[in-house]
Amino acid sequence: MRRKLCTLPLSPTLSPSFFVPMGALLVAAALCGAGCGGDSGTEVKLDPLCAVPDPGVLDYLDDMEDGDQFILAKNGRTSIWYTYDDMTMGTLNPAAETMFPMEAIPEQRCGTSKRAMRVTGSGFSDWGAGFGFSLKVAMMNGEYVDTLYDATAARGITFWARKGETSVGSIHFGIGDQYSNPAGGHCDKSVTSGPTACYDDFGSSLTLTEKWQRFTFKFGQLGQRSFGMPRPTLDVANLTNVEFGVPEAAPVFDIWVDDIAFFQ
Ligand SMILES: [Ca+2]
Ligand SMILES: [Ca+2]
Repeated sequence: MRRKLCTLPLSPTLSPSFFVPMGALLVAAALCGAGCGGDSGTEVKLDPLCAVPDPGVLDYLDDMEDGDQFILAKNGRTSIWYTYDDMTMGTLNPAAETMFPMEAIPEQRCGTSKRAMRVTGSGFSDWGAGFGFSLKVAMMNGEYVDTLYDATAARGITFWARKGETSVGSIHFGIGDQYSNPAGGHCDKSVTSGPTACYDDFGSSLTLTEKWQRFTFKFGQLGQRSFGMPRPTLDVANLTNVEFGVPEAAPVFDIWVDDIAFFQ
């Protein structure tokens, strides 16, 4: 399924067990090929990349530090992180349409960040899998649906990302607007390509490494992949969602995203 919010509760009335980080020890063991070195917990080595300055005044969409699935409720935004896949014979963790916590980062990122969004999986053979969040949702006919969000106060978006040791490194980042997201009512989600097709959002390919990197894009730097409804620019006044897509035939993926923010 492409993605769906309808079955997920949006009020933060989750059971305490929801907030318990899962598999933190396994994650720590798996990541110690990624530069941990030495005994765990003895020293936090700051990567030089941590000194990359902010591209402007940040308006955080989410820092994941509260551990829950909800993005930060700031400046009219209200939504949750989701995952999705092409429903072929792959595995996806967290699975689509489930509630999940943010992942604990072994040894923290840049000495301050303790949690991030993490998605792992493998084996999808159609168009792949991914994860992301809507910017603003509303209840309509018993379902949560994407509504349009005006981000014209911002100049662009910035976030940190890395991959796990065995993961594919090339993924797609994109921002949906009223023309690429079916919620806008302009594109046709029943076709997969052509001038009316949905999901050809404005974005960029990312090349992830095992080290955390900061990615920063002014909205005007993002482009389409030219398979769907063509548009001259991202409609920043009518955004819908932010997504990270893993291509099909990615044998294994293990993607981390942290501290995602608009910048002004
Ligand atoms: Ca949260
Ligand atoms: Ca964080």
